[in-house]
Order: sequence, then structure tokens, then C-alpha cells
Amino acid sequence: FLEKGEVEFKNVSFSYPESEVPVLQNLSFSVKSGETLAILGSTGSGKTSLFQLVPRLYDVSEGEVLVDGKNVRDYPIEALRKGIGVVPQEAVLFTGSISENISWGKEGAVQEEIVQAAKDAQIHETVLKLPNQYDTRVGQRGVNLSGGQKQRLSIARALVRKPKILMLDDSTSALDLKTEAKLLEALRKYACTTFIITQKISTAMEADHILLLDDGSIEAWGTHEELLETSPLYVKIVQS
Ligand code: DCP
Ligand code: MG
Repeated sequence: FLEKGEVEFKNVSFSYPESEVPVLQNLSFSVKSGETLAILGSTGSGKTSLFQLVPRLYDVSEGEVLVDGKNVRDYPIEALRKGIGVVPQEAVLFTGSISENISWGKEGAVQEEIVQAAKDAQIHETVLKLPNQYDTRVGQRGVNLSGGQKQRLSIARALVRKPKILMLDDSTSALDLKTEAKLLEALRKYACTTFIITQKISTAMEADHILLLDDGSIEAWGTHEELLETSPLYVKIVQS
């Protein structure tokens, strides 16, 4: 659905349709195919808003978002939705089996692919312990899962589609460091461009680029080492 998964923001500003308040202001950056971008910033700084502009859950107010050099407005919406795996901040489960929850949105996914996605999302072992494994019902009247387990199911749902661009909105917040490290390692073989909103410096350190948002603007851009040199705000976050 997408060729390479390169993403470029060109002078992007954004405010929500019902409001005048600018949420993102004049953002420019680019991420190459297969690179990882970590997005940091305090609550309300615009991280989730930025995410939503790539699969066109919202459209920019000014500027352009390009995927593989082409304005996202010029793609069929299907291509964006199928080529971009978005894992939302609040994991959503549907009433149905674990398998159905993972394969949702990917017609014709076979069990093998579902299990592989679950393994990569680090949820397979948990699923095996459930009463009916992959046939276990979740959601209403189903088994209850913890926040972290829901997050990982939601990641598996994105991975089964083999996205060119993967967007994780704080999706590893409930994972311990070891599980998160295994997950990030497993993501490598997908070779997708990855946007990862995170509060954890340990995650940011592994990324090719870090974008630090402050009140809708880019406060800093670079690698961990670069930001330690150039951004007092980043240093403050590291030390906190
Ligand atoms: N906002 C809005 N309308 C919405 C969603 C958000 O007006 N439907 C506002 C609230 C914030 C700003 O936009 O002032 C940025 O919100 P984000 O959700 O993008 O912020 P973050 O994702 O960075 O915050 P958090 O870390 O809490 O998820
Ligand atoms: Mg958010």
C-alpha cells in the first residue's frame, strides 16, 4: 500500500477543527524508511495530535505531510490506513476471540501470521496461559486483561498487517524494561518506519532521532547524545 514509508513534515501547523488554538506550530522534520523516531514531550504538548496527521485522522491546517515524497492528501485513504499501523494511546479491544482481535482489519490473516504477530508483540506466552488460548474471548463478558496485555494485543494487531509505518502512542508505557527491549528487538525484522511516543529515556536512546515537543513546537531534534549537548529541557527530562 505504501512504497517505503518515508515521512516528511514540511512547515506543519495544526489546530483542531472546532478550535482556533494552534496545537502544532511550524513542524519540519523527516524520517527515512526503516528509521525510528522517538517523540517526547510533556502532557498536552501535541504528540498524539502529530501522529494523527500521518494516517489522516485529521488534516493539517497549514503545511504538508508527505509519505514517500507524496502529499498524504493525494493517497487513497485506504492506502494510508492499510500501510500505517497505528497503536492508539488507549488500547481498544473488541468483543471476540484473541485471534479475531489480532486479525481485525486484516482480512484473510492465517493463524500462523496471527501467532507470529503475537510473539513479536510479546503477548504469545500470555495467550497460551488463557483458558482457550487464541480462542479465548475478550472484551465484554470475556476474560479481563491488564493494561499492558491490552497494549501488546493492540501492537500485535498492527504488526499482523506488516505496516510500512508503525506508530506507537505510548504503547509500551505499561511494559517492564525487559519486555519492552524484546519487543523493540522483534520490531527490527519488520523494517518499518517507526514513530514511538514514549516517556522513557531508555526507549528514546535507542531511536535514530528524538523529537522533543514543547507546547506544539519542536524544542529539540537529534540523537540522545546531540540532545544532551543542545537541549536544556532534554537534560532536565533525563535527570528527572
Ligand atoms: N486537543 C484538542 N482537541 C482534541 C485533542 C486534543 O483541543 N480532540 C488539545 C489538547 C492539548 C493539545 O490539543 O492542548 C495537544 O493534545 P495531544 O493529545 O496531542 O497531547 P499529547 O498527546 O502530547 O498529551 P498526552 O501526553 O497527555 O497524551
Ligand atoms: Mg497523547
